[in-house]
Amino acid sequence: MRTMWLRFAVLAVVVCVLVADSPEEIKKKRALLVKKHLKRLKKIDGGIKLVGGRGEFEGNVEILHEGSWGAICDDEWDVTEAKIICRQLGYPEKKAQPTVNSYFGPAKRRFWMDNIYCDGTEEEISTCRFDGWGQSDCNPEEAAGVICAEPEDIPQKQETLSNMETKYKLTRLPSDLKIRLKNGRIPTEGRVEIKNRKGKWVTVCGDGWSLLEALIVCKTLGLGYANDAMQTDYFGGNLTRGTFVGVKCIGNETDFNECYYNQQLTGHCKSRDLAAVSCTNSMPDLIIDHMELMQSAHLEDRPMFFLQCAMEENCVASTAYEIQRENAGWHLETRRLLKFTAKIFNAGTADFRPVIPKNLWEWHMCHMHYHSMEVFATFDIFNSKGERVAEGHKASFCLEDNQCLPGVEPRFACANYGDQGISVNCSDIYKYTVDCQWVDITDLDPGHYRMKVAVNPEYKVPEMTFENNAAYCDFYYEETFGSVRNCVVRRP
Ligand SMILES: *[C@@H]1O[C@H](CO)[C@@H](O)[C@H](O)[C@H]1NC(C)=O
Ligand SMILES: *[C@@H]1O[C@H](CO)[C@@H](O)[C@H](O)[C@H]1NC(C)=O
Ligand SMILES: *[C@@H]1O[C@H](CO)[C@@H](O)[C@H](O)[C@H]1NC(C)=O
Ligand SMILES: [Ca+2]
Repeated sequence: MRTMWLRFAVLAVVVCVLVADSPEEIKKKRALLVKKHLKRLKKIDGGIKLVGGRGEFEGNVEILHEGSWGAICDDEWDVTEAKIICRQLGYPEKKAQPTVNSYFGPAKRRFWMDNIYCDGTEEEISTCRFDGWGQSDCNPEEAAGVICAEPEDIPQKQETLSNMETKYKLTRLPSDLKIRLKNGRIPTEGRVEIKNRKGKWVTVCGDGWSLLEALIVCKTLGLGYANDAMQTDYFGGNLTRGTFVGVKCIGNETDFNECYYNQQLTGHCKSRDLAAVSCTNSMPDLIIDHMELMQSAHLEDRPMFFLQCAMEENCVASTAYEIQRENAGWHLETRRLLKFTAKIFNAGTADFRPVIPKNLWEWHMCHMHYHSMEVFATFDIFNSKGERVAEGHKASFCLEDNQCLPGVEPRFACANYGDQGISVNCSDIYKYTVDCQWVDITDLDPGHYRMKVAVNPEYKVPEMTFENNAAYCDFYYEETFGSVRNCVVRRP
């Protein structure tokens, strides 16, 4: 049921501590490295991702092999290969375009594949012919990439219902809508069914079904909040000619009948899976503290010498890697960082817990901490045209109770492999002093920008509401001074 969570990879940040190693210490570290290695082997070999693009739909291709990500060299890279990559990532291959010469920035990792020949029938790029893992004479300027779609083809998370309605031809669900849950093991779970105009109970297609829709279903039925949004055949039910397709909610509706669906596609569900939910009364609710964000934000110029851990975790802009590669005195160069404190409060009725069991947490050597879950905060800066001009690393978190309301005992702590989580009425605080708690704005000209800081930005982890998960602020940047002001809290 919780497999959705596991798809997330994780990063958590504590402090980068430098210690002189005793033999014990070295042994311990080695054991931990082995552990990390073993953990990584559990990831799927041959998996791919796109990096450096404007979104997940484009970028240089990276492939996972033997637990580490590597680039692909652009020799012999053409549209046949691009189509396979796009198909493998679930995009239509029609618009696939290959890119060469590190179109999306120089390769940051070793080259895993070179001289790839595919005949076009392969399901995965790793099954095409190539020179052999790691066999390559390519330099970082030769990374192969793809564009699988244009941004306008990709549904924007922030769009309003009215433009969703025109773009996807969505129709409002009937105002006298009746819904029910069917075939659950307990009354608070099951597949979702809607009574259609002919009075027949029909199923809902699982394609695109997310926590946003599930949350409104639970709310409408008076069953609290969505614990899980499932696309499954586990709860039985059949796809019929009446099956609702493309059901979409914004997440702030008070009743499911305020949501939309795609009337034209009725009965045409691509997958065989149906929409199902599991509801619960107690639920965490993360809130981003925008006051703390405004008060703590400031600029700092930091020599790259002190950013080596951060560079390993990709916490600086890509130009830093160019400087590191091309300039022998790179460690004396400085980066300008917009630093701020992210304080995340759990105002819900249940603890917020990582879902990955402790034995699968990943040890991060450089920062000397465990990554317990791919939680996710995003830090973005946009120019006046709304284009993203700088971004923070999807910060890694080590969940703990740093500060609690009076009378609440902190229970979660990251140190010494402790239990991770955020208790109700406690805050997890990533102070601006923490490594990677910043946006690298070295490449920005002074001016007026917008800044967005969001927790759980993709709505992947269940909460009571997502309407308080992001702070949207003004960022004023002068030559030597920066300030973050006028934050409002909204959905990511
Ligand atoms: C689904 O279809 C099967 C086979 O046609 C049928 O036996 C079953 O009763 C159907 N289930 C529902 C819930 O309509
Ligand atoms: C939900 O969000 C939309 C778009 O942001 C807004 O127009 C609408 O008023 C909100 N609805 C409620 C009930 O808050
Ligand atoms: C959390 O704080 C709220 C408001 O102060 C209070 O009503 C609630 O009972 C507290 N919950 C817990 C579990 O401490
Ligand atoms: Ca929330």
